[in-house]
Amino acid sequence: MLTDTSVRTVGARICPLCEATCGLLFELDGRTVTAVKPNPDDVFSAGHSCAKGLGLERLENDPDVIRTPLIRDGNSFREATWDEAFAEIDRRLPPLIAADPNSCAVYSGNPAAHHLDPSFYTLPLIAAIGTRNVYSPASIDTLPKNFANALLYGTGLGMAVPDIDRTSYLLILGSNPLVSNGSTVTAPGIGKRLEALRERGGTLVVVDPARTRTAEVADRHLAIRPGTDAFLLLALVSVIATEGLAAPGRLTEYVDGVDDVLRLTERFTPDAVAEICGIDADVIRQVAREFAAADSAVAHSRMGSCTQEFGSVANWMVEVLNIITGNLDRPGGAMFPTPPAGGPTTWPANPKAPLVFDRWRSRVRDMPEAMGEIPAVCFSEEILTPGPGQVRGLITISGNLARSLPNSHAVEAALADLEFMVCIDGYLNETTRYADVILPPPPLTTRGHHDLALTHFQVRNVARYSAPLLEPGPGEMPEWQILMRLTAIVRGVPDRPITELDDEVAATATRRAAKLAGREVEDVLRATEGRTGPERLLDLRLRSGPYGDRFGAVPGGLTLELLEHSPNGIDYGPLEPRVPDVLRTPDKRINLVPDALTADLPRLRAALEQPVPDLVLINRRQRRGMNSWLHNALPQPDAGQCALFMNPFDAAGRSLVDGDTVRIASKTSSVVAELHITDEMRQGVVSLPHGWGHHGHSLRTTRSASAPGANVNALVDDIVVEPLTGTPIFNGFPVDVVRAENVQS
Ligand SMILES: Nc1nc2c(c(=O)[nH]1)N[C@H]1C(S)=C(S)[C@@H](COP(=O)(O)OP(=O)(O)OC[C@H]3O[C@@H](n4cnc5c(=O)[nH]c(N)nc54)[C@H](O)[C@@H]3O)O[C@H]1N2
Ligand SMILES: Nc1nc2c(c(=O)[nH]1)N[C@H]1C(S)=C(S)[C@@H](COP(=O)(O)OP(=O)(O)OC[C@H]3O[C@@H](n4cnc5c(=O)[nH]c(N)nc54)[C@H](O)[C@@H]3O)O[C@H]1N2
Ligand code: SF4
Ligand SMILES: [Mo]
Repeated sequence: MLTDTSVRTVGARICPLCEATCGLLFELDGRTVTAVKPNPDDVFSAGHSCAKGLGLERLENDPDVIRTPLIRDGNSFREATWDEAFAEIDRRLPPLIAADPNSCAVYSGNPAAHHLDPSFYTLPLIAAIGTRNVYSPASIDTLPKNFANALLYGTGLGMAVPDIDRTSYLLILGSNPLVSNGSTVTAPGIGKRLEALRERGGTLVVVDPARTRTAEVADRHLAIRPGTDAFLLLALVSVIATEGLAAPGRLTEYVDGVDDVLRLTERFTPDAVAEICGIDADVIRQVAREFAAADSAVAHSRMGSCTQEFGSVANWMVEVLNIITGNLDRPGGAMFPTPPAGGPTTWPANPKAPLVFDRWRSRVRDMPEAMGEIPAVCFSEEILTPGPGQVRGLITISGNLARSLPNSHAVEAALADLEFMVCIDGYLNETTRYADVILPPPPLTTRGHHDLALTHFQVRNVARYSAPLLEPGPGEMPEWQILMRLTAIVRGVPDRPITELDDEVAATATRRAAKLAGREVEDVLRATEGRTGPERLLDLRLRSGPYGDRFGAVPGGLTLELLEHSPNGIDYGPLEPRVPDVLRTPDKRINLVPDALTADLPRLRAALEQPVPDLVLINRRQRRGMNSWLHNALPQPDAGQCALFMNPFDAAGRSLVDGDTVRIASKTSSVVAELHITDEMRQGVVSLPHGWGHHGHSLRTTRSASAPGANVNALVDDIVVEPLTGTPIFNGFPVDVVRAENVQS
């Protein structure tokens, strides 16, 4: 770490923005970040980066970023000291929790999954509160995939990822990695990896209602009707069944229900689904045959396949397709990474909770819990519906619920209705403006980084850690200490030294690590002596993990110290087969026909008979955005990027012309946007980007408020959801579009 802050220096850091986890170089002049560049020596990203990563320099220097705690003062905020802010929280939060722990909700947002501090210190806070009202973007993002994976492999995080560097045939459904840089597949420079696939004679097939950048470079683009991936996948499996192409290979030994799953696709032949999917039956047959015949093939599904009407069945069928063609757990197929800090796929199964689904239900709608959380679609009703257990207080950790959750009007009404709200966030935005206290995280340069979650999705086994480049400056508080301070308040010991609380957290982690590593607690304590905070917890995980030194028992094994001396990371090589060890199902087998999923098939059969809506809306991501933020720190290319994209036929049918201002109306609300006519969209489908709508009172986001864009989540319903998991239907819900006569959004 730098002590002399008057010098120019360069330090390696992993980008915390998206799942690609690129290695970057931060150039500093004293405490100021002067430039961010790609790190050519990073063992994984090898010089790859994008405009967002390089834009971290602007983020670090954004004058709108909150640097001091803020306390509500009438309709605005006043700057406060940390002590004042915590005193205010201590005055107002504990009485709420004492009355009913469930009355205090916690939302842990997307960036929390990318940072070490919240990854380690949010759970102790939730445990101290004792609330079941825990929310995160998982239930508006990946949940159908987690659900299907948990049923098949025994853990929601135990996902097999496409072995993109070795596959011969990659079938992508509902993902646009050339813009998003990939999701549940951590592959920095994914564009180059897709190019390499094609250069070695492989095939890329993209299933997407829009001709995205990724679809543009594909060998084949299937412009599917939104929400119908489950039908397409059932049909692909049905072809494999009827043409005798099933060949699970070495997996046969571990898989149950192959014949059953093939049989239940009988009704979903290519001819039966062609109309609902909007894809020619011959094309479906062709893709099924190619997939089965390829040396290695892998189907990979993400966002567009999850946040839709039949997301769980679609994601189940992706696994079935990979398994019955023998492509699970083999090079070039779908493989399980080995995360260096360990995780559910390396730890012993928890016999008490083999499936962390539906252990309790939400109060108002009786929605099943998933992985310790209540589906986020329940958020506003839990606040707005009176009765025992009603949510009255909220802590947000890096979340912008007012723009990320469906039905924003209800979400904002709920936020306004709360009795007390604390936000840990660096912006005064559409959500934090409702807070009573805002606590700002410190600059990136002061934080250590390791991706505990995303290493579960790496396409290569690598271990990397970025050490803090600077000590926290005056007035800056590490995020883990903010979380510990809140924990102390909730536990009724507001003045207890953080070091003592941290020792308690570490004591539990130490016992666990000792058990995993087969060592005595005393040996572990001795080996990690001198470390505190997230670094101590990370060291415990790494050393008891799959490559760990087991606290000295395996010389040369992985330790945090080793990573501190390897700023470009350590490469542990390509992914390796892990079945059956990786399975966490109670019988250590894969059941291809779980009841919880087959139960949804009647709904699919019924849908085959129903008329399809004229026009449905889907979402898109943008290269310079990160969900609802970064629009302020990074210059955005142009206002037109927030336009509604519509196919020329649909526009002509509505007498609309390019550049028109249109009103888009759904069941929940309406928004206004500029119209962009493009044949990138298939007929009957329009798209808007998500994360915009930077308007309303009290914002301190100068740049984004001057070009606010339309808020697509005003249009998304929070009531009609995918029934198995409660995931909202961001993609494929009916809308009407008309020329806006009177433009007052
Ligand atoms: N630049 C940038 N990068 C990001 C983000 C960002 O906001 N901006 N967000 C990050 C986050 S949090 C995530 S989760 C990932 C998501 O990353 P991805 O999973 O790649 O998701 P998207 O880029 O939203 O692409 C989803 C695609 O699904 C398509 N689609 C819509 N409906 C359907 C359908 O019914 N079927 C099929 N087959 N396709 C459909 C859409 O047209 C779209 O192209 O991206 C991450 N990376
Ligand atoms: N309609 C529609 N809605 C969607 C999606 C979609 O495709 N369509 N995508 C969904 C998906 S995949 C996701 S993941 C969610 C994301 O939704 P959220 O979980 O709400 O996350 P973001 O929108 O990324 O907002 C991040 C917030 O964290 C703050 N922040 C950034 N870095 C830090 C930090 O280090 N510490 C702290 N304390 N705060 C920080 C930012 O200022 C911002 O307020 O949105 C979902 N919503
Ligand atoms: S691709 Fe993702 S991880 Fe890489 S620099 Fe861009 S935002 Fe950061
Ligand atoms: Mo996400």
